[in-house]
Amino acid sequence: MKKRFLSMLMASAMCLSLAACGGGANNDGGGSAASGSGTGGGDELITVGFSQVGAESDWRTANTESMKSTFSEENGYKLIFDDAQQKQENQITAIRNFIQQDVDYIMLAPVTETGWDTVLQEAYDAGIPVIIVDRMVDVSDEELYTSWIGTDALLEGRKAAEWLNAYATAKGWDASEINIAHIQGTMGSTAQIGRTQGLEEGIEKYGWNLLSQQCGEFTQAKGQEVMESMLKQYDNINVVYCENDNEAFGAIDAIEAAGKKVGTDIKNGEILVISFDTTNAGLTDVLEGKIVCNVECNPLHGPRAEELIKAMEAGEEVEKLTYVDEEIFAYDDTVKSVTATNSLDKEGEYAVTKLTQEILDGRAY
Ligand code: GZL
Ligand code: ZN
Repeated sequence: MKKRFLSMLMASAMCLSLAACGGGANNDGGGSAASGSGTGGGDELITVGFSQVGAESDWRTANTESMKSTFSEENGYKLIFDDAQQKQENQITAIRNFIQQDVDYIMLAPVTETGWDTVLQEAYDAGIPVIIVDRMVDVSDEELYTSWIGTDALLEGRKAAEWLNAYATAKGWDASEINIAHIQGTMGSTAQIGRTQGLEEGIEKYGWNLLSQQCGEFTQAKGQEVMESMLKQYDNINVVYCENDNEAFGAIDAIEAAGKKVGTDIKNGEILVISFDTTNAGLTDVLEGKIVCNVECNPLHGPRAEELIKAMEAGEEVEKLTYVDEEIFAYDDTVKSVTATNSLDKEGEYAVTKLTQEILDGRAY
């Protein structure tokens, strides 16, 4: 324990000193880095290693695009990008490569929450600050990462469950008539943990029937496969809770291929599809009434991550956690707003936006 404490003390002292002289273990102490980020401060690029989950969904593509366009050469960065194809061992290998290359900063979008202590300790001991983006890591020592930027998946799940309760109540449907098929995201990811908890709390609170719960891995193909098997097992599904848009696209294809209808009214045999991510394709389905409610999860982490790096380059303290605000979109205005509690146990009122074409056209992703 003592050894580790000492090495951490050393590393943090190093971190502080590095931050003071411009971050990054490979900084040669040149004036340019110390005078803030690569933009404007001379010609030295800030090297950032980014370990991305994969390319499993439209949301992930938008997230990658945001990071790549922010950490560009003209903005003063050399970005080393790695796509892990949703495998943690690939992310661990990428982080070790970044350490070998002595990058100034490491950014990690972790596929799942656990299993990061060892490799983050290696980055810490090398004096390389780590920024976690999107999903959270569950580590024994919070000092192993400098900062996290992401979205509140538990709040997202709670928003969706409260929307379903308000919608069913407004329609006069009894909770016992609600028969849910639940297609989960990558098991053990923050998004899956939070969105699943939000739904399960709703089932507990309102008495809905959970018919089936299976993992759709956040992909369209798996979402379709899982929906097909659920439709073979149950003929009374009237709500499908998809933990991201790509699962919803697959589920909708499976439902229509089975000769059933997605829509807004269980009383005329339609199946309500609830989803997350509010991607352009997902919101297009909302406009068409194929997805009845879509809870936003904002993928545009690039600018926020850059703000953190600029602050660290300037030797400033940075927030440990930065949550981004997110909206709720629905096909109609049956539900005007919902009340839900976030991950920091703070209750809030969240407006529900009836989606229009111009709102969709005006969105950044
Ligand atoms: C959410 C993010 C999830 C998206 C999916 O924060 O981690 O991963 O909801 C993506 O589309 O696969
Ligand atoms: Zn999210």
